[in-house]
Amino acid sequence: MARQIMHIDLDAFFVSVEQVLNPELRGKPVVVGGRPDRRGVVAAASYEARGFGLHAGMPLTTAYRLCPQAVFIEGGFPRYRDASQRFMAILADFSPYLEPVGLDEAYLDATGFESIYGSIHRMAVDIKQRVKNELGLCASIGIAGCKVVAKVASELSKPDGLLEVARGDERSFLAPLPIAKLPGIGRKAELILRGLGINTIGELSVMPLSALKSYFGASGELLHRSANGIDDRKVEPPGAAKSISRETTFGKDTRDHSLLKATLRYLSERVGSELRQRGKQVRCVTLKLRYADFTTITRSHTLSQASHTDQTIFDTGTKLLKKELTQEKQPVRLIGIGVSNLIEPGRQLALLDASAQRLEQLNKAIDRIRNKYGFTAIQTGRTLPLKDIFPETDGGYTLHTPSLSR
Ligand code: TTP
Ligand code: MG
Repeated sequence: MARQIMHIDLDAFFVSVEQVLNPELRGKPVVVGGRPDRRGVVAAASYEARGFGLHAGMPLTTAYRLCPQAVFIEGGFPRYRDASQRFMAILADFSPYLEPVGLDEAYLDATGFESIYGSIHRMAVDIKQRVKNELGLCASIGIAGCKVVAKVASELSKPDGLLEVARGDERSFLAPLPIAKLPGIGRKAELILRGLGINTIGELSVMPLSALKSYFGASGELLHRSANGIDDRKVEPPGAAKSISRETTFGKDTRDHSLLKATLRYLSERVGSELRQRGKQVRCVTLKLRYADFTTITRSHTLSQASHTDQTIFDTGTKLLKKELTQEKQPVRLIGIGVSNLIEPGRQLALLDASAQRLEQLNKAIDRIRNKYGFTAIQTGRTLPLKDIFPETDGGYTLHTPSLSR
């Protein structure tokens, strides 16, 4: 089913909260951030103030020079936190698939909600109405088939906007926009791209992937996908798993190292594939062992660089296993591997070296084959010993006790 994702963002949030509390401020250039003679920057500027060139992050002294008639206020965080909680509570009434981002912004998965609201557009109008009636605030909403396009749409629709990008129109919608409008492009990336003569998202979208990777490393691929309106990240409610793990109990307790390693490899691949499906990378790998007498241990290792490859998960797990088994007391009853500390790859800008990039590509190729032909369609030499032990299905090996994610 085609996804319908909303991105909802309040207009001039801090300022608007102040305007609700003090109606005299409405319709005026207002800045929240502090007195203009103080050191500090603009946190929020009303749209009237933006007409004078004011924006978040601008030094207050500059803001005062550009617009001396603006009302400068200190602001008060508890008021914004309160408004934010009420805003999120309204959104939660509309869909449980809600991912708050910061105080005044959220993604909402509205897939299939047409039947309830008549249309997704109608649902968005209802959301705007409730936010206005109950909080006095304006919410701008973007609707699209994926997060990145929905976000660009809400931003473009401001203030008090509602913009829907039809399926299939993602690329043509993004193409004419300046590259700075694309999430993930900061000031530095913008300068590099402009230096290369790339000014619009459309120009970025046709830039060869290899060139993008040479400038931006692993993030190059993300930029390429975003620029083409491709983004399969899910809307993740805050309660969503912060860790992924797979474990299994052996039919018979074992000391067989090759079986332990083969199982560890298989479980690592299951974890890795789920991780990549969620579009995340990890910083922490944990091995779990339960011995015949039910003593259970977990051993963790923090990676120096975030990763989402099967190999890194397995290698780290193997090192932990080796260390543990030197003091082996009893046969092993259960083995498990988990990852935690999940992060968005886009935020990690470290450049990957060539071998790490090759590994990433290999994993992606394997994922594609597995998605198409089943998990055991392609196997690494390491997991082959499992062939004689566990029954195979399209979904993978059927372990004695199913491996579950926490
Ligand atoms: P934004 O949603 O980025 O900005 P906004 O709501 O003021 O304006 P709009 O969405 O209509 O463009 O940020 C939300 C709040 O976060 C903002 O009101 C104040 C705070 N904020 C800062 O304190 N510093 C900043 O640099 C930014 C960008 C925001
Ligand atoms: Mg906002």
